[in-house]
Amino acid sequence: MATTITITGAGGQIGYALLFRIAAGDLLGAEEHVRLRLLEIPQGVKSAEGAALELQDGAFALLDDVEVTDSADTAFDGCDLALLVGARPRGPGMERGDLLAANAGIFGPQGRAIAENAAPGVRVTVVGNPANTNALIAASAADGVPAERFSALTRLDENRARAQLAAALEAPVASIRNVPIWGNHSATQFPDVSHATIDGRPVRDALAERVGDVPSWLEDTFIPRVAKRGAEIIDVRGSSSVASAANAAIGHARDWVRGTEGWTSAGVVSHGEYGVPEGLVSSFPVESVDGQWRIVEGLEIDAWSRARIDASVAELVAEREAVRELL
Ligand code: NAX
Repeated sequence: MATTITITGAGGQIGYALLFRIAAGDLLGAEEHVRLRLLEIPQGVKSAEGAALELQDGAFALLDDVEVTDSADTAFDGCDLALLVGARPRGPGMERGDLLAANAGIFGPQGRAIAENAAPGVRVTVVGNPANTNALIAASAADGVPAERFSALTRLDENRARAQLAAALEAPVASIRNVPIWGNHSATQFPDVSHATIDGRPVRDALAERVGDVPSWLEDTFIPRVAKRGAEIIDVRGSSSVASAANAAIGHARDWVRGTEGWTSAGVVSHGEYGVPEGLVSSFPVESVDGQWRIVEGLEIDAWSRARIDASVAELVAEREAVRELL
């Protein structure tokens, strides 16, 4: 049996970077056949159809079928995994509240279409920004689907954080583990090195040998570099992150289905863990066990970290307030 994967915004940039890797088996492995459902708005259908032609030309052994549609009901019919990438970008003069409301108009109906059409065990990864609150909106609209089946992508932030530590320590990125992102996928996010290790040794100790004053380096160099990396990419590349975002989305969805060794980061619904208000979709350190995200509990949080987590969570609370009527 093939797995049905629905990708929204499939005619866009991240969609294009995702499709071929999924068809090549990077998400589900080299044994699992996939069926792709590509959802676009009418203006984006041609672009998605072009990608579908190229998928055909890829002659991927694992790809059973591709369908392009502008109907959410069709796109989510029998969906096992959804990657919600298509979103409304901020237009000129648009306030944050307008942006949140415009996206609620996308993610609410998509949540309902998922509830009505998707397979019972559906898992939904939200990539489109503002990702945390879009996930909250979709989950709230998906009657009968547990909120735990929705999560928001903060893996790109985590990958950026691990890569920055690897560069500072002149070490392979794979040697660095346990660098969770807390809070919102936004400039307020908190990339946390308190529990991070390099080859099993605390990263903070290794940093002290390299950068001297670790708290200043974290505050003035590391955190801003990670939090503003998206803007840096736009500056240098002239366009936003695409392949790295697709890579992160595949890593997130793959780990969700296939499990993790150690921690990663994901925006998941809070049940009050670490004082994050219940119901918010906030990024936490998570593990994936038996196909479900589990928040890593019992970590010690010092006052400096607490203040940063609280600031990002306060932003999520404000976002939820801005869309409360639509939930
Ligand atoms: P593009 O503008 O290239 O593509 C978006 C596509 O979505 C377009 O083809 C558009 O027609 C389609 N779309 C819009 N509304 C839709 C709807 N209601 N249903 C179906 N399709 C719809 O943007 P791209 O560079 O692909 O980025 C997509 C989203 O990812 C953006 O919201 C972006 O901000 C977000 N990102 C999130 C990241 C994360 O870590 N969570 C990182 C990368 C990226 O910035």
